[in-house]
Amino acid sequence: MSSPTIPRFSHDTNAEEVGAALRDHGAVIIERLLDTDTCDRLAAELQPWWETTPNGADPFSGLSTRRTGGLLTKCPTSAELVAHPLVLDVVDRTLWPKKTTFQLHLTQSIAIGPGSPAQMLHRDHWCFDFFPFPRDVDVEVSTIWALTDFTEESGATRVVPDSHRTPDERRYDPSESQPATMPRGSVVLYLGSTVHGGGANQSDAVRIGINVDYVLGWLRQEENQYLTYSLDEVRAMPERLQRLLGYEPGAYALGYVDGGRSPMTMLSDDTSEVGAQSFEPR
Ligand SMILES: O=C(O)CCC(=O)C(=O)O
Ligand SMILES: [Fe+2]
Repeated sequence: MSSPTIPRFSHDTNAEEVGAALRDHGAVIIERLLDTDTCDRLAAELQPWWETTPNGADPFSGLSTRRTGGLLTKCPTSAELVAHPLVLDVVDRTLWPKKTTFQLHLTQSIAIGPGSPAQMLHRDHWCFDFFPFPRDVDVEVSTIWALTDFTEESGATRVVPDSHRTPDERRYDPSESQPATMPRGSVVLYLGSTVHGGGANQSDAVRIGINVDYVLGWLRQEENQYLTYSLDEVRAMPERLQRLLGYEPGAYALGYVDGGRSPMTMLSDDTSEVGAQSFEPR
């Protein structure tokens, strides 16, 4: 039996077919969703930050890998990735069980230096203290946008297609994974349950990806969005981003301020928004 491959779409695809493939195979690639100008702008905005970002402190983070977080203020163009309509539509169709909303989990650029070994294969939803989620629950969608060409040699993210419905205890050998090869401007999406990891960089150039993850509104975010951006920085952002950061309630009475107000009321003069909808069982 031949091993499954990562489904691939071109930029003119739609959320329905991408979402279906993501749920069926645990990962999808959308090629060239960003144009060259956007990639150039992202790279130019990030350049000064890469230079001052230290390498990771442990093998999982990558001892030759620089992770720069909090991108929405450091790299304003990253807002176009975070709030990309196609990606948000796919995430909205995929995360489950969701009655209310989903939110941003983290933003970071991941620059894997030449000679860096492969990252340990893992499932991103292990961040929830290794809670064994039921197999039909999808709490997290991860995305990695390629800012350099992702080749096997340069350290393309490695993914095990169809691994998302196997039990967490099922461990995979690196030979069972395949590289998410894709040209600059493309994005790979995978579920929190999908086995994957950063590839070994055997080239002489840095491999740069922008990692943007989304999570259900009732879970804690991996990167603390409330402490990453000041209230004044959030007030200056578009409403969609404010909501994605977690300033709308994650569910009824989840994350309120002042006895029941939506945190959105702290961002503008409009104090009318209350908690999320009404408290009715599903
Ligand atoms: O850099 C990559 O390609 C993947 C990184 C990753 O999976 C992680 O850090 O959780
Ligand atoms: Fe990961």
